[in-house]
Amino acid sequence: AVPWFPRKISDLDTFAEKVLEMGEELSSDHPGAKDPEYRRRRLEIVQKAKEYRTGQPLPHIEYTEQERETWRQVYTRLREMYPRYACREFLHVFPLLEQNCNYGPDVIPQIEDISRFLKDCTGFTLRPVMGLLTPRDFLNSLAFRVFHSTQYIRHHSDPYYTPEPDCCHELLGHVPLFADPNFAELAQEIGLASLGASDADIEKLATIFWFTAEFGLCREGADIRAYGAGLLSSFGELEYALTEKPERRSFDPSMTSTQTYPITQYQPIYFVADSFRDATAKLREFNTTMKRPFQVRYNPYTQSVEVL
Ligand code: H2B
Ligand code: FE
Repeated sequence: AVPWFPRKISDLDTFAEKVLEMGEELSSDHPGAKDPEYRRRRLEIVQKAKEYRTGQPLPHIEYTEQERETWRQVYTRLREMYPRYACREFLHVFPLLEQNCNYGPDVIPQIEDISRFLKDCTGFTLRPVMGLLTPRDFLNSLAFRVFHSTQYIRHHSDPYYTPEPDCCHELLGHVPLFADPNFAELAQEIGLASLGASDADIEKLATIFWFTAEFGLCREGADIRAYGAGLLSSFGELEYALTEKPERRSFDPSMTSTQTYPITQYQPIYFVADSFRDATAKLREFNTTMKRPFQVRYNPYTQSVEVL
């Protein structure tokens, strides 16, 4: 039987209360686990994500002084590294986010402003989420050009560490690339392939997502730059990834999709794309090798998936 998948954009509402881990509860090794005030605050923010439904205004969060201080530290440290390490598409978009979406060291941008901006650029929109979704649900939403974004921030005791996605990771790491048309197409292509896919194929697509959107590198002439969000939101790994220490291989979906990887330490292997267009073309070809008894097409006019 074909696994259930969302057919229209409002079907994504069914994911809202279905979060894998660290939704309302924190794992014991989370730096905020023993801070009752942090937990209370996080619960307040994720409650809004739990209640959000398609078509409503995105939750506005009034961030505290302490939260903004954490953001300021992360933002300042990463912002100065980007010119040397980030890919050209990221560097093109970042100043536009500063001009249009209040990106800067002093305030944490609101996802409502960002979502409106992304929609203008590529049709991508954001929706709030309580925490980690299953890989299937998370990837399925990309078929609709929807990205799930957390709104809470990491614990102030350790501004440069988070065991889970937080607003620094989403807004600094992921958001800029979703404004790039070619990256948006790559992300949606992964999403479309995930609709109704077998569990084995979901695992392959999640691995491809990991080595592209999270930890991808790309060639720029003789240079190599970062475009993965896990790199662009971590100053330590961003620098490491471009040293001689890790291994770098060319992005090739059939190899990349079966590569194992650690999740709690720096990556020993990175995959390098020639360009987003080239990666998308390779992914399309790879997708034809997946067995799924139907094809899908996204209809942007009705924001729904047509099954062919
Ligand atoms: N859920 C959320 N909320 N954000 C993510 O970045 C995310 C996720 N990544 N679920 C997914 C899993 C990713 O690691 C892949 C597809 O497994
Ligand atoms: Fe991520």
